[in-house]
Amino acid sequence: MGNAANKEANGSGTENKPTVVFVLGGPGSGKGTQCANIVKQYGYTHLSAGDLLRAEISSGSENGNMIQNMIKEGKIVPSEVTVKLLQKAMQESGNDKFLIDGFPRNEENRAAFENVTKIEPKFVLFFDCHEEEMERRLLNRNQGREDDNIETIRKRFKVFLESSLPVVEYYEAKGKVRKIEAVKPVEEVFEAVKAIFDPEREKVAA
Ligand code: UP5
Ligand code: MG
Repeated sequence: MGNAANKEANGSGTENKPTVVFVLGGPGSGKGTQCANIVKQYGYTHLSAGDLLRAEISSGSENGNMIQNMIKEGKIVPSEVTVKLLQKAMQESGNDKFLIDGFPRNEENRAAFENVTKIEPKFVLFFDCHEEEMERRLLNRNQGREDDNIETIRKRFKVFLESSLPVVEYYEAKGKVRKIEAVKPVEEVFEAVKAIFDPEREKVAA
């Protein structure tokens, strides 16, 4: 079936699809911090895949134990679980603009999200930060996260390099990556973020 016909048949034309920006970067690169700033200024809904998974653990769901063990080991939870949580959160939000933070983390995540939602990200915000700085930030966070210990942090870094960076490279090849130098104070990083979002907003308004 041709693309136009396909759109007609399943009603999934781009006109009613939500806008999605993927927010990627290593553990502790500042994804959550900057998403909070973006939400205040640009009217997006922030969906952190990690936060959704942690909420799933707290809720005592049947997947809770499995998710908890995977997070403790820095491993990537099966796409089926994460995509369902993201989809549900998108549906319940009432918004049509989303920052999806910390997802997709591997090729399987990316393909599953695309297959299920038929959504392609508008662009990918990528926070570039070296490990020494990320490690310092995570060890100083003190929010009781079970994965903020040096053993798990090392595993998270390894998974990021092996599985998540290839996703960034995939989008880089499509010209969709907006890279931000993240080794700067929060306010300075946000200035760089605004320089990405302001022109995008003008494009929509035009
Ligand atoms: N901070 C932030 N910006 C700073 C700056 N510019 N200068 C100085 N300090 C700065 O920031 C981390 C800390 O640094 C904070 O204390 C902050 O104040 C300070 P934060 O904004 O929280 O960074 P973030 O990139 O969000 O770090 P986070 O630890 O959340 O990243 P991860 O990607 O590791 O965590 P996430 O929650 O996304 O995932 C956790 C685990 O869940 C994964 O390891 C995995 O096991 C599982 N998961 C999946 O399986 N699938 C998914 O799709 C998502 C998660
Ligand atoms: Mg986070």
